[in-house]
Amino acid sequence: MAVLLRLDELQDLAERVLSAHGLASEHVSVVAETIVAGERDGCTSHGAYRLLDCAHTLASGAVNPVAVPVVAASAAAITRVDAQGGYAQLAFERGLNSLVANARRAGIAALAINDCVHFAALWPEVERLTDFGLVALACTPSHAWVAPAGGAKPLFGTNPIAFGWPRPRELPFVFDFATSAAARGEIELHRRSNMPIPLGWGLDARGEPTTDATAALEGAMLTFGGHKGSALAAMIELIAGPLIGDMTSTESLAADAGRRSSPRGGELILALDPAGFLGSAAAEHMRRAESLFAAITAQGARLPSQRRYEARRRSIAHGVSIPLPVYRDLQALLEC
Ligand code: NDP
Ligand code: PYC
Repeated sequence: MAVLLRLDELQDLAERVLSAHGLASEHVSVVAETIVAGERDGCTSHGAYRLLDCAHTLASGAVNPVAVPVVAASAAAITRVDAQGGYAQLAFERGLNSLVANARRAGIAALAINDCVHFAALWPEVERLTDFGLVALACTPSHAWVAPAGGAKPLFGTNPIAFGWPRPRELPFVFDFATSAAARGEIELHRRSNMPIPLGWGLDARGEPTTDATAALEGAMLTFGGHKGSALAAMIELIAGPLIGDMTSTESLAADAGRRSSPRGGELILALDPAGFLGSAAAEHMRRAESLFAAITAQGARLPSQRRYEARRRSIAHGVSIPLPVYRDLQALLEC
């Protein structure tokens, strides 16, 4: 059983839930947009369901609902935004123009967001940059839920990394994934539906492999690709943590103090301008890159984001289907 909503109806519902839980209006529209984008693109673990997490995080006091992000330059092509404990979405919006201008001027630029709460997918931010014709890379730590390869105790966050490449006549090439075998949100959705998780996603509290979602959430999640995902997760801890003066996932979980709220800390976003590297030859080389994508699809493989773009087309035409239990939980949030 599900409830069919048009995208504008979901945006309205999301805005009402967020406002009802005290989020200031400057944040409400951008936070709601990222949630609606997730649902629209079939990324259910970071779609409408995330409103439950937002309401909980707002109620717990773990996010500053009235934060006013402060933008500052720190080096020639580095923009820093102090999110002041607010959601990352508004901080990103406030730093975007400076990031783009720096990338155009220097060829490569960084946006370091500090002290933000990040609960969302990264591809919406990466796509904002590919819209400007820029190549983009984004990453953020989360809470210490994931064991390093070879260990059994939570240390890393689910630490997503996203990459975007603008394409002349196509939607951008974008991938965005957790460095854990699955996003925590995906395991939470399995728990909500009483479904087992695949082996390889998590360990129980005794360090044994488990297919029980609750046991994995209470034990330790596993990295994707063993030591390779583990190394990437460590890299993200470093470059979106200490490098930008912000928390690791262990520090974020400690700061959460058992509230089970969204992670708080930093996010690093890099923007690269092909024209900065290649000058007038940029268009020719961007066209040449197209042969790589053609060679992938020619052998029957799909590009990352293809499923998402297909879901987007369907959702724009027909709306989105919200499972009844989630819809009921969202309605209940409007009544408290
Ligand atoms: P998935 O494993 O669902 O997808 C990972 C990527 O791989 C996507 O770009 C996906 O494209 C692509 N992909 C999947 N299958 C194939 C295939 N067969 N061929 C080619 N490409 C493929 O992602 P995760 O579960 O790891 O993460 C989900 C979301 O959770 C991400 O958006 C991430 O940013 C978010 N997240 C956020 C965190 C935070 O702290 N803010 C923490 C952890 C995760 P497609 O979408 O088209 O399937
Ligand atoms: O799904 O792992 C996750 C996650 C963490 C923070 C936001 N999403």
